[in-house]
Amino acid sequence: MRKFFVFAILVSFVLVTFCAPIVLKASDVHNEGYPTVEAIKMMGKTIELMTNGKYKIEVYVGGQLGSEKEVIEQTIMGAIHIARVSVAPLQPFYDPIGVYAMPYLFRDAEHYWKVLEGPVGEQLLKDMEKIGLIGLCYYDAGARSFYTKKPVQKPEDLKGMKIRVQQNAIMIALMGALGATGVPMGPEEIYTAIQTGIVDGAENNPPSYYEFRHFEVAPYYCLDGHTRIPEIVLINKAFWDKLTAEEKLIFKTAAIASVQYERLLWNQWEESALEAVKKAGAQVFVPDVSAFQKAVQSMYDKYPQYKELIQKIQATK
Ligand code: BDP
Repeated sequence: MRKFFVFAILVSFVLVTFCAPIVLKASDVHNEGYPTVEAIKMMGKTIELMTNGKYKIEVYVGGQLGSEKEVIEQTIMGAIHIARVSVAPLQPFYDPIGVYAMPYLFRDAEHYWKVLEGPVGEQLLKDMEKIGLIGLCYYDAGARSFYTKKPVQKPEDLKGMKIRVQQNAIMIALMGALGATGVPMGPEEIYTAIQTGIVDGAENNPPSYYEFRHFEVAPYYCLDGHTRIPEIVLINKAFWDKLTAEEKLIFKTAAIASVQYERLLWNQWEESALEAVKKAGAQVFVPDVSAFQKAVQSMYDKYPQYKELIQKIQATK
């Protein structure tokens, strides 16, 4: 009888060890409830279900695992398995993806999604392999606009201002083209930087402006929509290469399903975030966008390396 018990315990130990899920670390700078976070969690649940619990995705929110630049580095090295980041901080790692930071590149949201899901978007996702990553999918991040301590209503108002930007050379140049100074830093530093006057403002989409509570320190929001920089979901390539063909399909399918979910949440958040910041006292201004477009036109001569990609993007119907 005793032998039987020892045997049973050993068997269950082996079973538990065998069935213990492989835990994958995923990172996002946003918090619970934000569209990208909820979408990654949904992707994780789908993967867990479809692999019968073999993989479990743990999402570390609020930038717990570091700034996006650090998270990209760690995902390349394999210390983090999955990174949900903006494509902007990928530019120092792979310059062609910097094209997404070109101002007024997309005609509208529909054009943006046509490009992301068309040959240009697919190729740039695939190119992530060159830096040790697999690009699983893009998420919506809407359009970015300026928010500042003093009102900005036309491009000239930005002259001399220090504006926080993502870690991306094109964004710094874009601020320069507007007569402002681009100051790169991680999103976690922005609130205090604005509050203490290190910068005069920043730029982001309405959901981030609201979620990071930046409207409290920079209450003037000018909806110029200068860029549409997508979010991206990346996975470490060495890990990916070890997956079976079936598992790869499951991961990819789960990612694609999560895109639909993120976009649904995104649309709700875009609207509700603007309402919420207005309610909280932010002044939302709709400027003459063509003045901003004109002011940044020189950016297109400054980056000849993107010419071909830009032509393809513009030709996308
Ligand atoms: C938000 C993106 C987030 C970026 C942040 C930023 O969702 O990934 O880190 O902007 O400006 O829109 O740093």
